[in-house]
Amino acid sequence: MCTTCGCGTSAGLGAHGHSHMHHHDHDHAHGHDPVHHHRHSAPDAAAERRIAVEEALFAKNDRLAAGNRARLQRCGIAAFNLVSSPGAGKTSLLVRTLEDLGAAAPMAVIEGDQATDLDARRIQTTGTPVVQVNTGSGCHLDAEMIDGALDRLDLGGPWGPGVLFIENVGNLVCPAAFDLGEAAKVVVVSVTEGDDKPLKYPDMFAAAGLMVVTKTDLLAHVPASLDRLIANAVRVNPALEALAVSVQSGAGLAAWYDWIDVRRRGALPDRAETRRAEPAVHA
Ligand SMILES: Nc1nc2c(ncn2[C@@H]2O[C@H](COP(=O)(O)OP(=O)(O)OP(=O)(O)O)[C@@H](O)[C@H]2O)c(=O)[nH]1
Ligand SMILES: [Mg+2]
Repeated sequence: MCTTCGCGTSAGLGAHGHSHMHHHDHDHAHGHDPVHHHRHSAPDAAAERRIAVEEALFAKNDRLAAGNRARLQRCGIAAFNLVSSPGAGKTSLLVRTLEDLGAAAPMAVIEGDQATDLDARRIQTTGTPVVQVNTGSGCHLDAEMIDGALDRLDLGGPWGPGVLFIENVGNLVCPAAFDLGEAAKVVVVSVTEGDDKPLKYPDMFAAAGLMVVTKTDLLAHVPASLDRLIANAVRVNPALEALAVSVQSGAGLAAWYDWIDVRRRGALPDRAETRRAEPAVHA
């Protein structure tokens, strides 16, 4: 995760998104050599200071994420944090989803990328409100960035209450460590990546509530097995739900839309009121 890859959190980023934190100061504790496991000597003062800074940054992120979550709940917005390796198909899935569901429910998107607004432009073609966040050298979105993006979206405006999709930076490692205040992380994995990915990148699959397997139209052309992919993911996270879709053919999308709709209805403010009232009734 980021504390070891050194990409930094927003607190470590300058005005232009460049990290002023430590840069890739790997100290060979990452199991590169399967036989000779290196052992650290006792942490020096600098390392202890770094650990303290990292703990403070994560504590700050969690605090801001809790604020985002409360704000979204108040507005009746179900927020989903889409995470995947680069090119798995997040934007394609979102564009198709917004085209198919945009009229049925108010929706908005926060687009996270290191550079460019290419994905935001693709979302814009659907007429959906979208805010671009560029992370510069950072490889993940954090709660502070989402707090700022929510300010730029008109939460009480014509599109809420409804659904907010957050497309994270393409990266199957670091975004797992950052709560943004979402209702659920949705890990998107394409069949072209191979069915071993949940085992190799377990943190992301452990953090997700739903796995969407994409590009199933290509299954005939790649050695990956859909059953093995799902079995590997469930081994890492027994509570993980799984869906298989092809944006190309439309196969499986109805189940994805149902998954969204159940959570959208659950987030509506009147339901939220009911939930909040419950503890008082039983007290
Ligand atoms: N065959 C096939 N191709 C797909 C499908 N979904 C996406 N693609 C293709 O996969 C490529 C990457 O898709 P994107 O939607 O840009 O992926 P992404 O996850 O948003 O990429 P980043 O934002 O860069 O991480 C594009 O060429 C898409 O056309 C699918 O269901 N089937
Ligand atoms: Mg994208």
